[in-house]
Amino acid sequence: AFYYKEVSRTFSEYLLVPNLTRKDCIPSKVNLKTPIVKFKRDEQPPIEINIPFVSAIMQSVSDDNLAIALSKCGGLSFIFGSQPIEEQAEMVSRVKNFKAGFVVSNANLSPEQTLKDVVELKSKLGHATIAITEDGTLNSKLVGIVTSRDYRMSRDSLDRKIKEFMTPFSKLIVSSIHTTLKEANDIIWEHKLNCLPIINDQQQLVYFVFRKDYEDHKENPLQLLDSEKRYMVGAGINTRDYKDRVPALVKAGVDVLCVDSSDGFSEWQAETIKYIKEEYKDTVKIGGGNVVDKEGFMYFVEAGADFVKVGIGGGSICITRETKGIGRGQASAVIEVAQARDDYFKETGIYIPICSDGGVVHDYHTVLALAMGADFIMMGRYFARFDESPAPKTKLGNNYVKEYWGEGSKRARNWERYDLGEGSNLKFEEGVDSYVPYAGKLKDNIDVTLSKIKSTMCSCGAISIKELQRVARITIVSSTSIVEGGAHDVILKENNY
Ligand code: MZP
Repeated sequence: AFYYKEVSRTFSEYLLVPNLTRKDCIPSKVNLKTPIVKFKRDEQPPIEINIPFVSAIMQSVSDDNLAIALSKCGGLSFIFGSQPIEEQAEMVSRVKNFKAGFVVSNANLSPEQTLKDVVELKSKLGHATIAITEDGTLNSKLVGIVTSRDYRMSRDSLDRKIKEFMTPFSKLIVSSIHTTLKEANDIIWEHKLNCLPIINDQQQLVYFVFRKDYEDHKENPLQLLDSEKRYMVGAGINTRDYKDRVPALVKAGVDVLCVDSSDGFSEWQAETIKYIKEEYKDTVKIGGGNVVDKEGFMYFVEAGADFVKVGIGGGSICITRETKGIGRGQASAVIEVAQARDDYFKETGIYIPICSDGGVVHDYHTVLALAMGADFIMMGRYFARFDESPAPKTKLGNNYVKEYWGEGSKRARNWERYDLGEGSNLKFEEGVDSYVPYAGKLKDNIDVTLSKIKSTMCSCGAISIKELQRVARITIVSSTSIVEGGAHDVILKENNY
């Protein structure tokens, strides 16, 4: 057997030592943009994300709802693959076809004309949104919205007209000035509208504010269709049904794929990636994993992977290390694979991003992962806690929690992820079913995490991820100094944390 000289370490065993913080090194200047797929030296990466977070390929984490919320914040979700092909493709297509709600409003147009425009929009978009003013004419003071998706409250005077014009639409929402903030928020979330509710001092909805660029287009709102941006989304696949699954996902508009496996250093993965690259050349981007060393990384590079995912056994719901005795401390794995990526880049001029997957417990772990060389970070537990995750919310004692289960648990039954070529069932579990504390809205939490990351990066003297990787100074901490890092030798008051 080969024995590693170094201990296998994880993020909590390291700290960042601050560098000089220059005056120009302030959180608002920190740029977290990062590549997620292969590119050549001096070329623009074909896919970048604005924040280095992706959500895990898990039933309890990444559906279309979370994907839209995360993409809005600049990250990306990989829709879980442990579901029928058509259902996964449908989720991808819902993200891709989700259009920011926008206002069709022009002072010179009659409601009739506007509704005609909406019909035209509907034929182009598959759905449409219009704004109706209080007196039924159109001007800039909006009091409600109508979309083609569902029927909510109606204002009698408009209802008849709308129904007449909307016969081609299966459903309608009409929200009125009497809508409360909560109802407005429900409408926004339920119907995935990209707008903000504005309320008056009686807490009633006054109007919705739509896209920022609406003002530039209000004379001709149809123009917004040339400039419409689509949200990005990824999807997980397996090494069994990829010949059927990939065409469906590609047709649905997926931006990037990832072969999902707990231990990806296998001939099945190489075969899958090579097949996809032969079929689709470079039009389909695909990553693979998970690996924990240079050999695994190079195997994926040779297979043609666009990125490589790193980590075995570090996930919060993962018991692979206990059941199979395989894995590696997440920090050690990232450090070695990042070195292999850099060496390969130096030799060939080809940069293959790596993703650190699993094991993030504290926000600062994400900075450590980036400083150690990760280009982006996949998280499951972190996202499972939010409103937008598909997992049920429930009350445990006095606290709200969300359910969070591993893909290797009996509940998920994702045998393909753990498949070693022999069967179509899980012989033993590699993951648990659990609860995580409910944490509210994704955006609110991401904003806090990002401000911590930016602040840490400024302490390290870095305003980009690449700069952080260049200048970061990282130290191993002793177990006694970990104790020193928390509150200690004081009597904590209640509710301190
Ligand atoms: P975490 O963010 O919850 O710590 O880890 C999420 C990661 O754990 C996933 O991206 C995936 O790689 C891994 N995972 C998912 N299910 C299991 C399991 O059941 C698992 N063992 O290890």
